[in-house]
Amino acid sequence: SLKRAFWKEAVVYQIYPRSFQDSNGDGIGDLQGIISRLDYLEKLGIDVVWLSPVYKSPNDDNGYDISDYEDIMDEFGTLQDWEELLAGLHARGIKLMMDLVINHSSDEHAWFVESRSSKDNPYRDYYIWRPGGENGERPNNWSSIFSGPAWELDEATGEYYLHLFSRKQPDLNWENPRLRDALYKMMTFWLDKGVDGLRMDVINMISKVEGLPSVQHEDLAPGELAGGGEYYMNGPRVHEFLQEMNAKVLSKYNIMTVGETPGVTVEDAIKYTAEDRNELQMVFQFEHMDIDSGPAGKWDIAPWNLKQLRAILHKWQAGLAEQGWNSLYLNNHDQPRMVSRFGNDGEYRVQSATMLGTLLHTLKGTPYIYQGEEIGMTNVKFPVLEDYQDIETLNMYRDKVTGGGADHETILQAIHTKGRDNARTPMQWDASENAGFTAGTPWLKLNPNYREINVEQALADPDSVFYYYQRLIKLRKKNPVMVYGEYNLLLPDHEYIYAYTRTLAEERWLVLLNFSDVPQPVDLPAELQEIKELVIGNYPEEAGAHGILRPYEAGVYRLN
Ligand code: TEU
Ligand code: CA
Repeated sequence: SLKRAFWKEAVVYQIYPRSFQDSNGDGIGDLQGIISRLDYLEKLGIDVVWLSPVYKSPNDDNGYDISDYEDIMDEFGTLQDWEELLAGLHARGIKLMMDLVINHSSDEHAWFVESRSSKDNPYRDYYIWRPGGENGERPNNWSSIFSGPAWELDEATGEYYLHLFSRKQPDLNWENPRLRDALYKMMTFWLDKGVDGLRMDVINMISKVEGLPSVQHEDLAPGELAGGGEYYMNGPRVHEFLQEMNAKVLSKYNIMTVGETPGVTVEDAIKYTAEDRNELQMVFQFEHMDIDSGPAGKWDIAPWNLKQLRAILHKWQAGLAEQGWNSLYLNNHDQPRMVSRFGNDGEYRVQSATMLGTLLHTLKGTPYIYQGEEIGMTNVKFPVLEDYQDIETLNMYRDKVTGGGADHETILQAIHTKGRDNARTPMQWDASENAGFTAGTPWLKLNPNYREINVEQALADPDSVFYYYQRLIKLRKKNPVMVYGEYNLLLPDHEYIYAYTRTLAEERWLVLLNFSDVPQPVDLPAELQEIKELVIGNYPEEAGAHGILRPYEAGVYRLN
């Protein structure tokens, strides 16, 4: 909509703290490390930092398993360091968005320690416990998103608890009003400290269908596991819970909110984000992240093409044009690197990274940049499984290869293409040993290409991805058309070019993006050829507009 808001105009930069900057040589990124890089963020020009979880955690899932919501992870520093970070960001006019992981906690959280201790413990009902079946079978056939069953039998009481993610991430029971109030109190604790925004982890999974029914499917063998998402994604009470959270907490602060919501449709997203519903401001949808998955899911690699990608992005642009608001992202800490996935990380790395950056900043919505994207960091291909650290990757390998007899090479290739550690290799600051990330041994190996691709190099090269991002961000601040302008698709059937206009009152911009490594002739209606100026383009010398877009060329033109 046209109603102005800071969170519509903002550009967000995601920091994955473990991999950003180590300050004390233990090989793990930390808060003091981030503080030492604030000038860099200011130079890039971003408005908001989304900080992946920094709370106390045994790190089964790198902080997405929280054992104390109101304190900082030992490896990352102290609450005092966090206060210093917040002050340092605010001093530079940058807001801080914290990651809120409240679908589940760590099994080491005091609540779970109490909960598992006895069936009549006051915290028992903070989590989701069920007895086994007559023969001790699991309560239902759901699989965990991180492989294996979603239920774990707990010796102490002989019952099972639900964990949609790892067994060290038990799901919280949102049906319990005491639990909800405890979470709202915790949120208030952070917001009172001056936090400016919240990214809510898998927030559309907090309401499970009553009775937790098993997935029924003709071709399921007895004992076979099945996804179960239809019973916990966008569940029956999720909107009620979010409206309650909004009334009790969010509405009291001028903050930014984004829900991470795998499996949402445009219709769901409108329910989460329409302004008059008082839930969230925007959600991360995943349709474009599933584009290269085959029928067997994420690790079943399938080819993708621009037609599919554009169809999805267009559907979301059109779907949220009047109600709700889009978040725009092409990668994050769970996804492969954008340039390797949607661009070309070899010969046209810089061109395709900047072309994709142009897409990200010129669609309607709020752009999210993931650390390293702004220098065109790429996927990594570690040769052996031992180099990997990610629990999703390791569990999947165990399930498919060790347990399921799949071919090692095929799965290793899937990991190279889709594994989460692609995004988690340490930030590449310079060409020195370990890229300036750490003076010690990094917790995860670096991408060996850090000697060529790094911040120092990017800052020394006026044609780098970094300076192009800096220009895009500056442009967005000066030109409301980039934020609020109406989006209209052009050349809807073109195989390689994504073209659209953005229009706000008298102002109209044309965006042309070549998604291929060969030149593409552009055939536009006459009225769109009357170009006033090139606003930004990713080739040093102007051309494109009137005839041919060069490989991965991006051009943004002012028409009137
Ligand atoms: O991710 C949610 C989610 O659905 C993931 O399974 C994601 O789709 C997957 O990692 C893609 O491979 C969130 C966090 O972003 C992720 O880091 C956590 O591991 C997960 O929740 C559990 O908290
Ligand atoms: Ca450290």
